[in-house]
Amino acid sequence: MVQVRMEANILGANELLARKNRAVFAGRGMLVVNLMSSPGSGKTTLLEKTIDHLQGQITLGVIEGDLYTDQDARRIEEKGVQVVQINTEGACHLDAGMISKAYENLSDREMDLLFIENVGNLVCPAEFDLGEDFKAVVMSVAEGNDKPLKYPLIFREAKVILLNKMDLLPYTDFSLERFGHDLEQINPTAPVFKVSGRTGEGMAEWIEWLLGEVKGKRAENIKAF
Ligand SMILES: Nc1nc2c(ncn2[C@@H]2O[C@H](COP(=O)(O)OP(=O)(O)OP(=O)(O)O)[C@@H](O)[C@H]2O)c(=O)[nH]1
Ligand SMILES: [Mg+2]
Repeated sequence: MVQVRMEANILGANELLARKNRAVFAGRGMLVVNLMSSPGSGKTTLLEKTIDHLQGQITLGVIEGDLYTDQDARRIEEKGVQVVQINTEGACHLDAGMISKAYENLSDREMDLLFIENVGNLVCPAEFDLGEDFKAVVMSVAEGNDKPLKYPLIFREAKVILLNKMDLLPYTDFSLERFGHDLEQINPTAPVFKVSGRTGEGMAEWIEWLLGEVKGKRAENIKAF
């Protein structure tokens, strides 16, 4: 009983901070994307490729969440994009308080698009609102077909799904048909982009969709003032 109440309190406190974050981000007209997946699905690789496409077109920032290391943040820094690393020291997800502190530490807090790479985990991150505009879920074809039905919350919460490592499809038993069928039951409206961080397949379509979201956010902000 006590444990359940504590969890409710943690989530309640997080909710308040997430609301504050959302208000700050909205006031600046920037789109904030919470990128989630299991470990190794390709979040950082897809971020690197996304940055390659977007640099020069819009301004970007990245908050990297990891248990211990700063390896992913260094990969982003090499691209010349401002980045702040959060180390959760064992916690399996990011929360809104961590994001607020990390955001304050970005060198330039005005940008068009802020990416948050969450800790690699298909369970805990889905439960924590960070104040983002939407959650994007990456899944790779190497993970097997059972993931959407086994971890429905994260797939239900996603506004968009990136099915990564399409270059490996011929070497797996992954069924695109079954994936589509399972998603139909959990989240029939989310667009699915079939991509490869290795070959660049599908990236143009993903970038076009993402830029549409950035523009939509900007237009919303202009209307509000
Ligand atoms: N073949 C293939 N390998 C990929 C692709 N995308 C990523 N990888 C590889 O998959 C491994 C993990 O990629 P990352 O981008 O680090 O994955 P991640 O989701 O950021 O991992 P964590 O941050 O540890 O959760 C690396 O060895 C990548 O080179 C892809 O589309 N195809
Ligand atoms: Mg990563």
